Amino acid sequence: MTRLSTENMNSINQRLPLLEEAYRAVTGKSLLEIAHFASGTEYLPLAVRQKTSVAVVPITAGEGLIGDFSETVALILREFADVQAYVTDTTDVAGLNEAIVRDADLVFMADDNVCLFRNLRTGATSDNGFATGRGFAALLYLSAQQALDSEVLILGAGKVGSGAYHFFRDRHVPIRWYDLKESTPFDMESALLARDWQGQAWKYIIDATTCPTFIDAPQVCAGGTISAPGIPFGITEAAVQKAGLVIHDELETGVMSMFCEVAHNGGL
Ligand code: 2YJ
Repeated sequence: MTRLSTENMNSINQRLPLLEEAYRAVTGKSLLEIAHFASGTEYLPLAVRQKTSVAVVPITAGEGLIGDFSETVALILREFADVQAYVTDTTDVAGLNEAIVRDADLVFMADDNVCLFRNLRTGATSDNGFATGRGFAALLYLSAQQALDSEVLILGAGKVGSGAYHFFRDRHVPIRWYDLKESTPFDMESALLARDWQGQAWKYIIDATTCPTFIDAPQVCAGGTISAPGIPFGITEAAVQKAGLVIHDELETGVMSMFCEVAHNGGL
């Protein structure tokens, strides 16, 4: 699993308004609407969101804090979801306790392996991996006006790939997938393994891997779409030039998809 960096946080902070515009240009929707679409949840009215408090708890375990990580997550939630998001003064278990004492509606926290969002009212929980996969699948699906005319290749069969797989399977979109392990702990087996994926060009690709620059121009149809939650970015410059659309962000789509998964159904 790739660890995000403070440099990632700096670029996210600078591009937030631009990202909203870029995603709206290709989907016709705001990031909040995209995230609701990804999670299949109803749009929360602004008045409800403005009353919702979200505690982001910094976690020092494992490799420790990433500079500006918690602040950036809180900023994303304030900017795109209009909630009252704040970083707790304390970390780890003390931080979780602080969130409870301050009566937060939702809590977000991440260590090196798990990144989760929990609704303290309803108990609803979202895992970043699955939510991110659904979010990037929704971005690809919406950018094609919900009418994909070719199968989707999902590269990487971890949580992110599995989230994308289930999003497309639920919409009866034909799927092929590949993972270096040629296996998956998740139920993706009803779709065909594309062992020879490098031997052809694909119109729709989800890069849910942690491999750097391995998808090259011959694997992409001219004008095709690549939706790339994977970190680091896995697409060569030649492939980017050949594709019609490349969608990528490190944190925003995942955090917003998680938020929409847990903050729904009158639980707030
Ligand atoms: O609180 C902090 O500042 C850190 N403990 C944040 C750690 C963030 N975690 C990562 O970047 C992980 N490598 C990935 C989390 C799961 C993403 N699917």
